[in-house]
Amino acid sequence: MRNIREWKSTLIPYEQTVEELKVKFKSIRKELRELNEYSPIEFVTGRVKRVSSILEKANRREIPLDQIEELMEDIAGLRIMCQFSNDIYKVVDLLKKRDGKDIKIVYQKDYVKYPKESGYRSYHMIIKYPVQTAFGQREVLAELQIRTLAMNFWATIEHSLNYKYKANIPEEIKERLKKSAIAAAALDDEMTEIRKEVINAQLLFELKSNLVSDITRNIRILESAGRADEALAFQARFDCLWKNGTLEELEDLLQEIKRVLPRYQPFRESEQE
Ligand code: 0O2
Ligand code: 0O2
Repeated sequence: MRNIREWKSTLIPYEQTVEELKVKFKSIRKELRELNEYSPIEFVTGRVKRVSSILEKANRREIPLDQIEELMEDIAGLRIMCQFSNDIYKVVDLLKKRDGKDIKIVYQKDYVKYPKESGYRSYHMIIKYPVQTAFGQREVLAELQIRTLAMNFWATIEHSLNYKYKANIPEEIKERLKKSAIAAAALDDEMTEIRKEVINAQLLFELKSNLVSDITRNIRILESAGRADEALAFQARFDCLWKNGTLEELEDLLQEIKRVLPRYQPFRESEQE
């Protein structure tokens, strides 16, 4: 049996691992946000398993205490929370690019594509992390759980109910939890759809703004080339279109103005004198 000092010395490298990895994953978000780019990471949490939990799990899984460092993969645990399900795979790709650099991927479990019987969904990655301690380098195992906010909401409540019922959750409650996991997955899908539509609407808005400014610029060029009547006619057609016209109608108008333009010399300020 380890004494308090021995447990401390066992767990210090895990504490350091969790702290270092939290800084590293949080800085991915910080860097992307500072560059005004979308971050697939919403927030990061981490914890080192308490000694009582380590002992309980070792007992439950029949792990000899002198082998917990090799056989217990989640003494150091980190959770990376994402807004949308597809962000999970963006984070996974980011981590895979670091494989062999600052982390070593041991194995992965995709409970997002293949949910557990309980309804649990998350992407798990078990990694080895080299940590520098006062006594030299140590390589420790850590478990990364990558999930959406909805997956986290479900797992947190399901975990606390399991804890309350000491894992003997009545069948009826289990079924309701499975149904609520399906509802959480549907919420994730709906949020992804809404996001796609917002991005498309934003793109359309940008396209329309560009067309509008191209049209007004070309009407001004036409006017300054001495074709005020034609410019006025185009302006009148544009006034009817700019609010409710389709992108195609605006594009057609722009092309029409451009076809007329080359026949006239653009206005140059130097020619005014
Ligand atoms: P254990 O015995 O559950 O701690 P409690 O629910 O009161 O027993 P605690 O620590 O108060 O435990 O609750 P917390 O922090 O919400 O964690 C509950 C469980 O969530 C943990 O159980 C882990 O399964 C897990 N957990 C919490 N944070 C993280 C994290 O950042 N990464 C990972 N991988 N898991 C986390 P334990 O710690 O296994 O045992
Ligand atoms: P524990 O049991 O103390 O580790 P295995 O089935 O043996 O291949 P293992 O080792 O249990 O898999 O790992 P798994 O299934 O990948 O789960 C590891 C952690 O994922 C759990 O740690 C939980 O934090 C989380 N998890 C897995 N299944 C569920 C689930 O059905 N509900 C919730 N809420 N969390 C789950 P623990 O809790 O410390 O489990």
